Amino acid sequence: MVSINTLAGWTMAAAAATASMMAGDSYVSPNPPPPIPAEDIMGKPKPLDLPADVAERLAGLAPEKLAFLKSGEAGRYVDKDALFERARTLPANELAAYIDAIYALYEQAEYKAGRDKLTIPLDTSSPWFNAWKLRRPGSLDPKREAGPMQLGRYIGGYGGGFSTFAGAPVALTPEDLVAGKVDVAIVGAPLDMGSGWRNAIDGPRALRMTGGAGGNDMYSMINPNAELKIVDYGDIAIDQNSTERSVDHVREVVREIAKTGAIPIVIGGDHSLEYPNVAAAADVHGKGKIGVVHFDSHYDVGRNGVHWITHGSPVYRVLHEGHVDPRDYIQVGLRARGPDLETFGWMRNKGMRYHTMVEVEKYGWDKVMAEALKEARQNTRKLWISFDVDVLDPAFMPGTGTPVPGGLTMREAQPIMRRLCAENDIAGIDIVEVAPYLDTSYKTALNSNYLLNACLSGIAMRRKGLAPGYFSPVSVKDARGNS
Ligand SMILES: [Mn+2]
Repeated sequence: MVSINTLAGWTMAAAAATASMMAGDSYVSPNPPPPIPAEDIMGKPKPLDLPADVAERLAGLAPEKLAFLKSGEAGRYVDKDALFERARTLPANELAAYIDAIYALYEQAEYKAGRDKLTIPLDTSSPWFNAWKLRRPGSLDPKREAGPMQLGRYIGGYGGGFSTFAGAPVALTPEDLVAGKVDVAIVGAPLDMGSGWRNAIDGPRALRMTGGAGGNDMYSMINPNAELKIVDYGDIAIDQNSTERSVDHVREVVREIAKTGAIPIVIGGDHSLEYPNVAAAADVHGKGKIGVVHFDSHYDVGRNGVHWITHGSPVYRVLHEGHVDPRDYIQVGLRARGPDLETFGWMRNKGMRYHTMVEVEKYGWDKVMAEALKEARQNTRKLWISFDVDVLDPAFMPGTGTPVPGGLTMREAQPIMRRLCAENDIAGIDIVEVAPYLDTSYKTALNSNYLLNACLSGIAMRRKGLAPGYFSPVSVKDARGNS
């Protein structure tokens, strides 16, 4: 085994986490992993040494341009060998124009006060400035008793009436949640400004229209609709021109659900939502008291973006603001092209744990799932599950904005969702990046609903005190005595 703890910049915790994963494995890598830079130099250019003949040709440059070349900043725009080649061969006037062009890019790429907008202005003269998120007071409606309202018209079957998440009754206010002693409030958040190929705006609508979320789970023979008080809490208002404005209101609504003691399940919408969701859970349960298990093909730790929150940066935002201790953050299913070596380094140095599809390829899903479940259980705090459906293979989830081949199967995703929900004190869940109309079939919505059902069943199993990994004895062969 490679002794990774000797590498500069890697913490002992990260090394121990890797060592525990690799325990029992006899594979010895011929090469140690490349060293990872310390955080304070991450993303910064490395100073460039100019060869003597190149330095001589550039000696006549203005001092700020020479300093720029030596700083290594030019490396963002031009390869150093190409730069040296031009310096050696171009006539002096062409060389000067070449350097000027690179320098001009550098000057224009960064923010400059006075030239660039520091803030995105809103029209404060609008009489509707806050109307999009203003709630209708109950006094405008006919008087009713607080509590969940059943929208099904019939007693049997699927109820008729109106489509709701998991066929559940609806609730509109926190008072409804309290009066109904609601266990789980499923709420839609149709926000999709950061979702690659868009359409996550229709995620909540599609999950309501498609079956699979409610009813009996054969694995546990538990019907969460019968065991838990579940409601559809409607959709959260979104300003469809601003993720930044929308996330504050999402945080308010998720917080109001969690405050009643109900578990919020947020149906997105894009993954920007993880930030207000987890922040809201931290508002209620305490900063640093929430662990996260994050399913995704992408790492979502975007650190140097221009926008304050996008679907590529919720993890960074959550950790940077201290809502979650990075050591309580567990990722499963990563396989997209990012992160680069520096970002992997940043994640490891913070103590984050991740289980890539590379790990699944090397050790098999059962072993990786067991490791992730163990890590989640060891975390004694409450758990948020953030489930980006693109963690699944596009064969199962074609309707998502940024699909990546080589992902989980439903047979892999369902048991880990059921078990996570059964084995942990769930603070909340989000299921995000469902973009149903990018899918020519209905399987993206169907599969998402079955994952929601696995979770609801898991929450019900925990309430009933069933053991981790429990399967109903009536659903397996050995219970019939003929195994
Ligand atoms: Mn994501």
